[in-house]
Amino acid sequence: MYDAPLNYLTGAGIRAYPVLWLTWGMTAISVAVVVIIAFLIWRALSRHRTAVPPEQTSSPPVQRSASGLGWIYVGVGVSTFVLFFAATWTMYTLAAVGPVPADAAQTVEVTAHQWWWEARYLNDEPFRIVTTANELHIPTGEPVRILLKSADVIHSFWVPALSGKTDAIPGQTNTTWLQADKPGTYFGQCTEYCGKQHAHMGLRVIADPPDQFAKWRNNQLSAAAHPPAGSDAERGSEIFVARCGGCHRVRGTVAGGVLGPDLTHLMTRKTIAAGTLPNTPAYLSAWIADPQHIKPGTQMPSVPLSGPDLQSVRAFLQTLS
Ligand code: HEC
Ligand SMILES: [Cu+2]
Repeated sequence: MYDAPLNYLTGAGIRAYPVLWLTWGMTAISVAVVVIIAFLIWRALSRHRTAVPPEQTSSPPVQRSASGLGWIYVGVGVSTFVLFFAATWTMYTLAAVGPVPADAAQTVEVTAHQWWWEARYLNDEPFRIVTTANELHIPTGEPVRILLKSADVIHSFWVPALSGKTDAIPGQTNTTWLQADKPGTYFGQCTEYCGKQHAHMGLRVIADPPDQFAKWRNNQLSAAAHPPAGSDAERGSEIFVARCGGCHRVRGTVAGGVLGPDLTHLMTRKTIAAGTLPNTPAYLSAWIADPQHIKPGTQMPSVPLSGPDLQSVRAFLQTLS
Protein backbone atom coordinates (compact mmCIF):
# COMPACT_ATOMS: atom_id res chain seq x y z
CA MET A 1 0.00 0.00 0.00
CA TYR A 2 2.62 2.51 -1.00
CA ASP A 3 1.35 5.85 -2.16
CA ALA A 4 4.18 6.50 -4.58
CA PRO A 5 6.02 4.26 -7.00
CA LEU A 6 9.64 3.27 -6.69
CA ASN A 7 10.75 5.70 -9.33
CA TYR A 8 14.38 5.40 -10.37
CA LEU A 9 14.16 7.80 -13.30
CA THR A 10 14.21 10.88 -11.10
CA GLY A 11 16.16 11.63 -7.95
CA ALA A 12 16.90 14.26 -5.40
CA GLY A 13 20.40 14.15 -4.02
CA ILE A 14 24.07 14.42 -4.82
CA ARG A 15 24.36 10.67 -4.61
CA ALA A 16 21.45 10.06 -6.94
CA TYR A 17 22.43 12.52 -9.71
CA PRO A 18 25.49 10.73 -11.15
CA VAL A 19 23.51 7.47 -11.14
CA LEU A 20 20.64 9.18 -12.94
CA TRP A 21 22.97 10.53 -15.62
CA LEU A 22 24.27 7.01 -16.09
CA THR A 23 20.76 5.53 -16.25
CA TRP A 24 19.59 8.01 -18.86
CA GLY A 25 22.89 7.87 -20.75
CA MET A 26 22.80 4.09 -21.00
CA THR A 27 19.17 4.24 -22.05
CA ALA A 28 20.05 6.70 -24.82
CA ILE A 29 22.96 4.52 -26.00
CA SER A 30 20.77 1.40 -26.01
CA VAL A 31 18.02 3.14 -27.95
CA ALA A 32 20.58 4.46 -30.47
CA VAL A 33 22.01 0.95 -30.97
CA VAL A 34 18.54 -0.53 -31.58
CA VAL A 35 17.65 2.25 -34.03
CA ILE A 36 20.91 1.94 -35.99
CA ILE A 37 20.73 -1.85 -36.20
CA ALA A 38 17.06 -1.72 -37.22
CA PHE A 39 17.92 0.79 -39.94
CA LEU A 40 20.78 -1.35 -41.29
CA ILE A 41 18.61 -4.47 -41.35
CA TRP A 42 15.86 -2.57 -43.12
CA ARG A 43 18.40 -1.27 -45.67
CA ALA A 44 19.76 -4.76 -46.29
CA LEU A 45 16.31 -6.29 -46.70
CA SER A 46 15.08 -3.62 -49.08
CA ARG A 47 18.04 -3.79 -51.48
CA HIS A 48 17.26 -5.60 -54.71
CA ARG A 49 19.65 -6.76 -57.31
CA THR A 50 18.86 -4.95 -60.57
CA ALA A 51 16.70 -7.11 -62.81
CA VAL A 52 18.38 -8.55 -65.92
CA PRO A 53 17.28 -6.56 -69.00
CA PRO A 54 15.30 -8.83 -71.43
CA GLU A 55 17.75 -8.34 -74.36
CA GLN A 56 20.61 -9.65 -72.25
CA THR A 57 20.89 -13.45 -72.30
CA SER A 58 22.96 -14.05 -69.19
CA SER A 59 23.02 -12.05 -65.97
CA PRO A 60 26.16 -10.06 -65.29
CA PRO A 61 28.52 -11.47 -62.67
CA VAL A 62 27.63 -10.37 -59.13
CA GLN A 63 29.63 -7.35 -58.12
CA ARG A 64 31.17 -7.54 -54.69
CA SER A 65 33.20 -4.55 -53.82
CA ALA A 66 36.22 -5.40 -51.71
CA SER A 67 35.52 -2.33 -49.62
CA GLY A 68 32.39 -4.06 -48.17
CA LEU A 69 34.70 -5.81 -45.73
CA GLY A 70 35.75 -2.42 -44.43
CA TRP A 71 32.32 -2.01 -42.77
CA ILE A 72 33.06 -4.97 -40.51
CA TYR A 73 36.10 -3.17 -39.14
CA VAL A 74 34.02 -0.03 -38.65
CA GLY A 75 31.29 -2.01 -36.82
CA VAL A 76 33.72 -3.80 -34.53
CA GLY A 77 35.55 -0.56 -33.87
CA VAL A 78 32.42 1.42 -32.99
CA SER A 79 31.02 -1.37 -30.76
CA THR A 80 34.31 -1.72 -28.91
CA PHE A 81 34.49 2.00 -28.35
CA VAL A 82 30.89 2.26 -27.11
CA LEU A 83 31.25 -0.71 -24.74
CA PHE A 84 34.55 0.59 -23.42
CA PHE A 85 33.03 4.03 -22.92
CA ALA A 86 29.99 2.56 -21.08
CA ALA A 87 32.21 0.44 -18.81
CA THR A 88 34.45 3.39 -17.97
CA TRP A 89 31.49 5.64 -17.26
CA THR A 90 29.95 2.98 -14.97
CA MET A 91 33.18 2.49 -13.03
CA TYR A 92 33.68 6.22 -12.76
CA THR A 93 30.14 6.65 -11.40
CA LEU A 94 30.55 3.81 -8.92
CA ALA A 95 33.79 5.29 -7.66
CA ALA A 96 32.18 8.73 -7.36
CA VAL A 97 29.12 7.68 -5.34
CA GLY A 98 30.61 4.77 -3.36
CA PRO A 99 32.57 6.33 -0.50
CA VAL A 100 30.63 7.97 2.31
CA PRO A 101 31.44 11.72 2.35
CA ALA A 102 33.74 12.57 5.26
CA ASP A 103 31.29 15.18 6.57
CA ALA A 104 28.51 12.65 7.23
CA ALA A 105 27.51 13.64 10.75
CA GLN A 106 24.67 11.20 11.27
CA THR A 107 25.05 7.41 11.29
CA VAL A 108 22.04 5.14 11.21
CA GLU A 109 22.39 1.44 11.78
CA VAL A 110 19.70 -0.25 9.71
CA THR A 111 19.00 -3.90 10.47
CA ALA A 112 16.89 -5.86 8.04
CA HIS A 113 14.54 -8.40 9.59
CA GLN A 114 12.05 -10.75 8.00
CA TRP A 115 10.08 -8.55 7.17
CA TRP A 116 10.72 -5.09 8.52
CA TRP A 117 13.52 -2.57 8.98
CA GLU A 118 14.97 -1.53 12.31
CA ALA A 119 16.77 1.81 12.43
CA ARG A 120 19.07 2.94 15.25
CA TYR A 121 20.43 6.46 15.16
CA LEU A 122 23.85 5.97 16.70
CA ASN A 123 25.36 8.40 19.15
CA ASP A 124 28.45 8.41 21.34
CA GLU A 125 26.20 8.87 24.32
CA PRO A 126 24.09 5.72 24.63
CA PHE A 127 21.08 7.57 26.06
CA ARG A 128 20.93 9.65 22.88
CA ILE A 129 20.47 6.62 20.65
CA VAL A 130 17.10 6.64 18.90
CA THR A 131 15.43 3.46 17.66
CA THR A 132 12.60 3.33 15.17
CA ALA A 133 11.28 1.11 12.39
CA ASN A 134 10.50 1.29 8.69
CA GLU A 135 10.44 5.09 8.50
CA LEU A 136 13.80 6.85 8.53
CA HIS A 137 13.92 10.57 9.04
CA ILE A 138 16.98 12.34 7.66
CA PRO A 139 17.94 16.01 7.48
CA THR A 140 17.93 17.51 3.98
CA GLY A 141 21.20 18.57 2.36
CA GLU A 142 23.39 16.35 4.54
CA PRO A 143 24.92 12.97 3.84
CA VAL A 144 23.74 10.24 6.23
CA ARG A 145 25.84 7.13 6.73
CA ILE A 146 23.89 3.87 6.79
CA LEU A 147 25.40 0.76 8.38
CA LEU A 148 23.49 -2.19 7.00
CA LYS A 149 23.03 -5.42 8.92
CA SER A 150 20.74 -8.39 8.72
CA ALA A 151 19.16 -10.31 11.56
CA ASP A 152 18.38 -13.38 9.47
CA VAL A 153 18.73 -13.81 5.69
CA ILE A 154 20.08 -11.64 2.87
CA HIS A 155 18.01 -8.54 2.18
CA SER A 156 18.75 -5.52 0.05
CA PHE A 157 18.25 -1.86 0.88
CA TRP A 158 17.08 0.34 -1.96
CA VAL A 159 15.70 3.86 -1.99
CA PRO A 160 15.87 4.45 -5.74
CA ALA A 161 15.45 8.23 -5.75
CA LEU A 162 18.36 8.63 -3.31
CA SER A 163 20.87 5.85 -3.75
CA GLY A 164 21.82 2.55 -5.25
CA LYS A 165 21.05 -0.85 -3.80
CA THR A 166 23.16 -2.33 -1.05
CA ASP A 167 22.74 -5.84 0.32
CA ALA A 168 22.18 -6.52 4.02
CA ILE A 169 24.07 -9.73 4.74
CA PRO A 170 23.97 -11.72 8.00
CA GLY A 171 27.21 -11.48 9.98
CA GLN A 172 28.49 -8.53 7.98
CA THR A 173 28.11 -4.76 8.07
CA ASN A 174 27.83 -3.02 4.72
CA THR A 175 28.12 0.72 4.49
CA THR A 176 26.10 2.95 2.23
CA TRP A 177 24.80 6.51 2.41
CA LEU A 178 21.89 8.71 1.50
CA GLN A 179 21.45 12.35 0.82
CA ALA A 180 18.19 14.08 -0.02
CA ASP A 181 18.47 17.62 -1.30
CA LYS A 182 14.71 18.22 -1.26
CA PRO A 183 12.31 17.62 1.64
CA GLY A 184 9.83 14.85 0.99
CA THR A 185 9.08 11.17 1.36
CA TYR A 186 11.22 8.76 -0.61
CA PHE A 187 10.06 5.20 -0.97
CA GLY A 188 12.25 2.19 -0.58
CA GLN A 189 11.88 -1.54 -0.71
CA CYS A 190 13.75 -4.72 0.09
CA THR A 191 15.10 -5.84 -3.25
CA GLU A 192 16.52 -9.25 -2.48
CA TYR A 193 13.96 -12.00 -2.18
CA CYS A 194 13.91 -12.89 1.52
CA GLY A 195 10.86 -15.06 2.02
CA LYS A 196 7.11 -15.05 1.96
CA GLN A 197 6.50 -11.40 2.86
CA HIS A 198 9.39 -9.92 0.88
CA ALA A 199 6.92 -7.77 -1.05
CA HIS A 200 5.66 -6.30 2.24
CA MET A 201 9.04 -5.04 3.33
CA GLY A 202 8.85 -1.43 2.34
CA LEU A 203 10.53 1.52 3.92
CA ARG A 204 10.26 5.26 3.72
CA VAL A 205 12.90 7.89 4.01
CA ILE A 206 11.41 11.16 5.16
CA ALA A 207 13.71 14.09 4.48
CA ASP A 208 12.98 17.02 6.77
CA PRO A 209 14.62 20.46 6.82
CA PRO A 210 17.34 20.31 9.53
CA ASP A 211 15.33 22.16 12.20
CA GLN A 212 12.36 19.83 11.76
CA PHE A 213 14.66 16.85 11.80
CA ALA A 214 16.13 18.04 15.12
CA LYS A 215 12.60 18.33 16.51
CA TRP A 216 11.75 14.83 15.36
CA ARG A 217 14.94 13.49 16.86
CA ASN A 218 14.38 15.21 20.22
CA ASN A 219 10.89 13.83 20.39
CA GLN A 220 12.17 10.31 19.63
CA LEU A 221 14.62 10.67 22.52
CA SER A 222 11.86 11.12 25.05
CA ALA A 223 10.41 8.12 26.86
CA ALA A 224 6.71 7.32 26.74
CA ALA A 225 4.62 9.29 29.21
CA HIS A 226 2.67 7.23 31.73
CA PRO A 227 -1.02 7.18 30.73
CA PRO A 228 -3.44 8.93 33.15
CA ALA A 229 -4.16 6.83 36.27
CA GLY A 230 -7.34 4.80 35.99
CA SER A 231 -7.66 5.37 32.22
CA ASP A 232 -8.35 2.71 29.64
CA ALA A 233 -4.87 3.40 28.28
CA GLU A 234 -3.30 2.64 31.65
CA ARG A 235 -5.12 -0.70 31.75
CA GLY A 236 -3.88 -1.23 28.19
CA SER A 237 -0.30 -0.52 29.19
CA GLU A 238 -0.44 -3.34 31.76
CA ILE A 239 -1.84 -5.78 29.22
CA PHE A 240 0.76 -4.61 26.74
CA VAL A 241 3.65 -5.20 29.15
CA ALA A 242 2.38 -8.70 29.92
CA ARG A 243 1.37 -9.84 26.46
CA CYS A 244 3.49 -7.84 24.02
CA GLY A 245 6.44 -6.60 26.06
CA GLY A 246 8.49 -9.73 25.40
CA CYS A 247 8.92 -8.63 21.79
CA HIS A 248 8.32 -4.88 21.79
CA ARG A 249 10.04 -2.12 23.67
CA VAL A 250 8.30 0.99 24.92
CA ARG A 251 10.82 3.13 26.75
CA GLY A 252 9.38 4.39 30.01
CA THR A 253 7.71 1.04 30.67
CA VAL A 254 9.19 -2.36 31.55
CA ALA A 255 8.36 -3.63 28.06
CA GLY A 256 11.84 -4.16 26.66
CA GLY A 257 11.59 -6.80 23.93
CA VAL A 258 13.74 -6.52 20.84
CA LEU A 259 12.22 -9.13 18.52
CA GLY A 260 9.77 -6.62 17.06
CA PRO A 261 9.82 -2.90 16.28
CA ASP A 262 10.37 -0.38 19.09
CA LEU A 263 6.93 1.14 19.67
CA THR A 264 7.92 4.07 21.94
CA HIS A 265 6.82 6.59 19.28
CA LEU A 266 4.55 4.41 17.19
CA MET A 267 2.13 7.24 16.52
CA THR A 268 4.79 9.29 14.72
CA ARG A 269 4.83 6.66 11.97
CA LYS A 270 2.49 6.88 9.01
CA THR A 271 2.39 3.16 8.34
CA ILE A 272 2.66 -0.10 10.24
CA ALA A 273 4.14 -3.49 9.35
CA ALA A 274 6.75 -2.12 6.92
CA GLY A 275 4.43 -0.02 4.80
CA THR A 276 1.73 -2.70 4.61
CA LEU A 277 -1.03 -0.69 6.32
CA PRO A 278 -1.66 2.99 7.05
CA ASN A 279 -1.28 3.74 10.75
CA THR A 280 -4.92 4.46 11.55
CA PRO A 281 -6.83 3.28 14.67
CA ALA A 282 -8.87 0.78 12.67
CA TYR A 283 -5.87 -0.79 10.92
CA LEU A 284 -3.96 -0.83 14.20
CA SER A 285 -6.73 -2.89 15.80
CA ALA A 286 -6.93 -5.14 12.76
CA TRP A 287 -3.18 -5.73 12.89
CA ILE A 288 -3.06 -6.53 16.62
CA ALA A 289 -6.12 -8.77 16.37
CA ASP A 290 -4.76 -10.87 13.51
CA PRO A 291 -1.34 -10.03 12.05
CA GLN A 292 -1.11 -13.47 10.47
CA HIS A 293 -4.14 -12.70 8.35
CA ILE A 294 -2.69 -9.41 7.11
CA LYS A 295 0.90 -10.56 6.64
CA PRO A 296 0.89 -14.38 6.65
CA GLY A 297 4.12 -15.74 8.08
CA THR A 298 5.10 -12.53 9.89
CA GLN A 299 7.17 -13.03 13.05
CA MET A 300 4.39 -11.45 15.09
CA PRO A 301 1.97 -14.12 16.32
CA SER A 302 -1.75 -13.50 16.62
CA VAL A 303 -2.03 -12.90 20.37
CA PRO A 304 -5.50 -13.85 21.64
CA LEU A 305 -7.05 -10.82 23.38
CA SER A 306 -10.66 -10.21 24.42
CA GLY A 307 -12.48 -7.33 22.72
CA PRO A 308 -12.16 -4.96 25.70
CA ASP A 309 -8.46 -5.90 26.15
CA LEU A 310 -7.74 -5.17 22.51
CA GLN A 311 -9.52 -1.86 22.90
CA SER A 312 -7.39 -0.95 25.92
CA VAL A 313 -4.13 -1.99 24.26
CA ARG A 314 -4.98 0.16 21.29
CA ALA A 315 -5.85 3.08 23.57
CA PHE A 316 -2.40 2.69 25.13
CA LEU A 317 -0.64 2.50 21.74
CA GLN A 318 -2.42 5.68 20.68
CA THR A 319 -0.72 7.56 23.52
CA LEU A 320 2.71 6.75 22.04
CA SER A 321 3.35 9.96 20.13
C1 HEC B 1 6.74 -12.93 19.25
C2 HEC B 1 6.99 -11.51 19.21
C3 HEC B 1 5.84 -10.54 19.17
C4 HEC B 1 4.78 -10.42 20.05
C5 HEC B 1 4.43 -11.30 21.24
C6 HEC B 1 4.05 -9.27 19.60
N1 HEC B 1 4.63 -8.71 18.51
FE1 HEC B 1 4.02 -7.03 17.56
N2 HEC B 1 5.44 -7.32 16.14
C7 HEC B 1 6.39 -8.31 16.16
C8 HEC B 1 7.15 -8.26 14.94
C9 HEC B 1 8.28 -9.18 14.54
C10 HEC B 1 6.62 -7.17 14.19
C11 HEC B 1 7.03 -6.73 12.79
C12 HEC B 1 6.12 -7.45 11.84
C13 HEC B 1 6.31 -7.10 10.39
O1 HEC B 1 6.28 -5.93 10.01
O2 HEC B 1 6.43 -8.06 9.60
C14 HEC B 1 5.57 -6.61 14.98
C15 HEC B 1 4.84 -5.48 14.61
C16 HEC B 1 3.94 -4.83 15.44
C17 HEC B 1 3.34 -3.55 15.19
C18 HEC B 1 3.65 -2.68 13.97
C19 HEC B 1 4.83 -1.80 14.30
C20 HEC B 1 5.39 -1.04 13.13
O3 HEC B 1 5.97 0.01 13.36
O4 HEC B 1 5.30 -1.51 12.01
C21 HEC B 1 2.52 -3.27 16.22
C22 HEC B 1 1.69 -2.01 16.41
C23 HEC B 1 2.59 -4.38 17.13
N3 HEC B 1 3.47 -5.31 16.64
C24 HEC B 1 1.86 -4.48 18.30
C25 HEC B 1 1.86 -5.59 19.12
C26 HEC B 1 0.97 -5.76 20.24
C27 HEC B 1 -0.05 -4.76 20.70
C28 HEC B 1 1.25 -6.99 20.76
C29 HEC B 1 0.58 -7.67 21.95
C30 HEC B 1 -0.81 -7.89 21.84
C31 HEC B 1 2.33 -7.58 19.98
N4 HEC B 1 2.67 -6.70 19.00
C32 HEC B 1 2.90 -8.79 20.24
C33 HEC B 1 6.59 -9.24 17.15
C34 HEC B 1 5.73 -9.46 18.21
CU1 LIG C 1 13.30 -8.97 0.98
